[in-house]
Amino acid sequence: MTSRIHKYIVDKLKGEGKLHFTLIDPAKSISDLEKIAGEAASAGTDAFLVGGSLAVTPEEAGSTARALKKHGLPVIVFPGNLNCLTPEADAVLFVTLMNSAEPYYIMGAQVQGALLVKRYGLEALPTGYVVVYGSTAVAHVGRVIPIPEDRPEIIAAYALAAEMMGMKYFYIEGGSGAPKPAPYVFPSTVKKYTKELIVIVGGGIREPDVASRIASAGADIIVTGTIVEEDYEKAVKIIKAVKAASSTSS
Ligand code: 1GP
Repeated sequence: MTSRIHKYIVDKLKGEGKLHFTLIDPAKSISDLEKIAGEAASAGTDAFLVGGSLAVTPEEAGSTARALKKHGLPVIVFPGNLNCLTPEADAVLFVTLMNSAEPYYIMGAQVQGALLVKRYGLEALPTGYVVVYGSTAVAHVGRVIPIPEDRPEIIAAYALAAEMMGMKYFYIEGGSGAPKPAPYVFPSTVKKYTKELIVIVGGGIREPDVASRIASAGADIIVTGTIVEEDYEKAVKIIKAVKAASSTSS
């Protein structure tokens, strides 16, 4: 399997310090996808994630990925489930929802999806995925056991387990549309305990200073989704704030 997208991410992190990914949900009607994607790309977002919602059809995932590819950035499926997989993308965050109580989200969907990922020629980016808050849609669907906000050593234990199992990425998820992002101390604690993991933080990030603080706390990659649908000018400011945090942290 190629590792073109992983190499792109690793090289960019080495060169720039922090990255920003823009999440597009193909099921939500984003009135001007072309314009929004173009603005995000020219503001410096480093890749597009596609997926997330309960109601994505494979056709929508495909047409969205195809449209996003025109901007010359990697397009990575961030699958809510198998319906988000499409051969039009470059790669897939091959996630295991580590703090689910439901085996399907830990290993069932992965087994069901593996042959499809191979047939589609998608590069798999092995990712330990932990959802922090219990009150979000992803937590409900994924039967999540939430992480207490005042117990950062628990998130560190998940991250260490992910690293020990050979994952390359560790995704700390507040939940799309969460009222607040995951606690700042979570990425910083994960970084303290692990050496190699690329730490992604997303969910509930709506302000540039918040994005910048999360990046400074140790996130390598910041993901925003909802804000790009609601206020793309703010989304552009967030991308710029992540880039500015790169220059101060490197
Ligand atoms: C990616 O779930 C996110 O982790 C996106 O969250 O929609 O809240 O930006 P938002």
